Amino acid sequence: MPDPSVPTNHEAREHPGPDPLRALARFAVEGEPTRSEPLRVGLIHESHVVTCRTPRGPRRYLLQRLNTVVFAAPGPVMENVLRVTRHLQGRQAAAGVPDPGRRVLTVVPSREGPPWHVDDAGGWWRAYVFIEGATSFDRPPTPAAAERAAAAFGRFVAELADLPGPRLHETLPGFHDTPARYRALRAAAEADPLGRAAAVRAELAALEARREMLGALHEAAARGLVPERVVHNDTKLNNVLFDIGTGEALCVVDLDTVMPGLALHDYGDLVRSAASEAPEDARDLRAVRVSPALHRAVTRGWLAPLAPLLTTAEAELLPLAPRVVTLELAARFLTDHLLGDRYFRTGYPGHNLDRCRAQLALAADMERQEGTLAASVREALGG
Ligand code: GN1
Ligand code: MG
Repeated sequence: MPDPSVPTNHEAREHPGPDPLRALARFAVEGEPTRSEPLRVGLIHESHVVTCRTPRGPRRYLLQRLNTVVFAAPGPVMENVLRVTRHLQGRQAAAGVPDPGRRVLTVVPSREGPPWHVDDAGGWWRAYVFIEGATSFDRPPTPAAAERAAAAFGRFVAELADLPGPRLHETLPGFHDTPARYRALRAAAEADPLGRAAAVRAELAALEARREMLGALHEAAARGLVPERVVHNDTKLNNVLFDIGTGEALCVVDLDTVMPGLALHDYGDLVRSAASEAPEDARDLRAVRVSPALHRAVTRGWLAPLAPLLTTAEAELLPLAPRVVTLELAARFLTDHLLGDRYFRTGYPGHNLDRCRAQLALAADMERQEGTLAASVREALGG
C-alpha cells in the first residue's frame, strides 16, 4: 500500500530539497562551495554538480542526495562503493594507465570521516570528485561507442574478479530475482490501490505469458549452474562516462548495486539499454527494435575482456539474458505504475506505464530476432 505521506518521485522533483551548497560544505572538499547546478541523470537519486572556489582555481564535485525509499540502508552501499573503488584504483595504479583519477570514481569523505553526511532533516548525502571533460549518452552515438561502453562494463567485472575480503553487502536483496519481481507485480495488481489494474490487463497478460522466460536465469543460478560474481547489476549505457575529447569509455559509474550477482544480468541490461533503436520510454512502439549492428557491437565489446572468464553455462545463456532483463524491468515499471510511482523518478503521469510498454515491445522484438541475435553471440564467442 503506498504511504500517502511519502511524495511520489515526480512530486519530489517539483519541490527541491535542502541546499546542496550547505550539504557539500560538510564534506572534505577543497575550498568553499559557491555554485550548484542540478544534474538530471538516473531515475533514483537527486544529483548536483557543485563548484568550489579554491586558490588553485575552481574544483567541482558530484553531490547526491540518496533516495532512501530505494536504499533504506545507505551505510552498506557506501561500504561496498569504497571497497570497489579502492580495488579498481589499485588495478589502475598497477597498470600505470594515464589519468587514473578519471577512470574510477573517487569518494569524498565527510568532515566527520564517514563517506556520507546526514542532514538535519535526515537526508543522506554523498560526494564524488567530478570527472571533468566527460559525458554520458542515453543512446549510443555509434556502434563503436556502444562497443567501448560494453568493454568498460566487461572490464569492470573482470577487474573485480579478485576483489579480496568478505562477500559484498547485498544492497538491494533480490534485485534481479525476476520471479520475485513478477510476484510483486501480481501482488500490486491484486491490491490495486489506485484502481489502475483494469487499464493494464494487456500488459499483465503479456508478462504472464512469458513466465517461463522470466525464471530462466534465476533458476540457473539457484541450481548452481552459473557462478555468483561481483557484478554491476545496472549496466545502462548512461552509467559509463566517455571522454569528450577522445570518445574513450573512461569510467563506470552508479555503483550502488555493485554486489554479488550474475554476469548474465550485466550483459542483458547492456543489450537492453545500448542496442535498442528507441529510448527506454519511447511511445512510438513501432520504433522499438533491437539494432543488429548495435547488438553485435555490444556483445563483442562486453565479451572481449570477459570471455576467458565465462563458464560454458554462462556462454550458453547469453542469448536469453537480454530478454529476461527487459521483461523484468517491464514488470518493475508496471509495478511502480500500479503502486503510484514511488520508486522510479517520473517526468509525467503515466510515464512508468509508457516505459513498461516500451520494454515489452523491445522484448517482443528480441523474440522476433532470436535467431539473428543468437548467431551474433556465437560469432562473438568465436564459434
Ligand atoms: C535505475 O539508477 P539508474 O537510473 O541508473 C534502476 C535500474 C533500472 C533503470 C532503468 C537501483 O537505474 O535497475 O534498470 O533505472 N536502478 C535501481 O532506467 O533500481
Ligand atoms: Mg545511473
